[in-house]
Amino acid sequence: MTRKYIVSSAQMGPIARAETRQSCVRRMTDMMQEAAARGSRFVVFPELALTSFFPRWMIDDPDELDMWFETSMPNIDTAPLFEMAKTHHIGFSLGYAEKTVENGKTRYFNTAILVNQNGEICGKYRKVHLPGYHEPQPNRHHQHLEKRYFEQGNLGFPVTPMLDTRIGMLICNDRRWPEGWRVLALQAAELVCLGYNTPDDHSGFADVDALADFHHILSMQSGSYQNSVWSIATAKCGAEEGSSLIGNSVITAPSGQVVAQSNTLEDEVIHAEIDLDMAQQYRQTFFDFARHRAPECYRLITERKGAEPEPDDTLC
Ligand code: CDT
Repeated sequence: MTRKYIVSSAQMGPIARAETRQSCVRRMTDMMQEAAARGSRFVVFPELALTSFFPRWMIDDPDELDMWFETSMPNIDTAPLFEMAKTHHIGFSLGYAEKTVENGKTRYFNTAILVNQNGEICGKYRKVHLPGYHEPQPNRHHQHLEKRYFEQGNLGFPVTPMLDTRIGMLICNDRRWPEGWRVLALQAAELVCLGYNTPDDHSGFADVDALADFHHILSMQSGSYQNSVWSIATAKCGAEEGSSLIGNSVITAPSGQVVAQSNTLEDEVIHAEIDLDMAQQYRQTFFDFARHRAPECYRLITERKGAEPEPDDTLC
């Protein structure tokens, strides 16, 4: 029996600082309805989809900071998404800022959840590769303070059985790091979903900024190809509170080919039919992990964090 079905990416245009969660959720349910009308069984929303990208601001007041976080999920604002999942029989993935208490300690994470076609949460991932800084950087027009506001995720890279497949999640900057993709693929993930907020006016290097779209698509194509997985990457994009965020939401096949791509910087649904069994062609040949991988040669990947020359490394 073939495992083919339609999936969607629901890209969001900018979210203003003053925009309410109810308004964001209304935008999302409109797109979910559109995705369902196109026959989709699953839709991916962006990273931090319920608010403006607040890590661009220095927020000193803890009460003000807490306003950007969700303390429960679903909650009164997001309930319509879960209702719609049930009524339209469509699963989704959603990114949001999570405030939680674990072992008596309050913790803050950049989180994504998987919700099945019955409107039940069945998977959760907390972002591991947090970009940016703890402290505001002098002389920078735009700040990026994810390391200040979030802890590194503590759930590893889980894979969730859902929709006749196994789904893994990554969040934004994670897509640039092959380690996360590979840990998902080693658990036999077949579909990876990812939301992102990626500025192209931000790095301090004009040459790097000019390549922001290219590096995003390069990461999705190489991640999908080298791990024989389908992927769905969804942007929050456009001019958001003075920051320019890239679009180019993409659905990518295990061949590395992009099969659907957004072409606006606004709310936009894209979709594609994915054949989950197509990955077998790659898993049985180039990327037959059990036949070709050499884990005994990869020790440094888990033992060493930064790049270091070996002690006897001499220049010649
Ligand atoms: N949200 C996020 O992870 N953004 C990063 C860019 C950060 S620029 C300091 C990304 O990888 O797109």
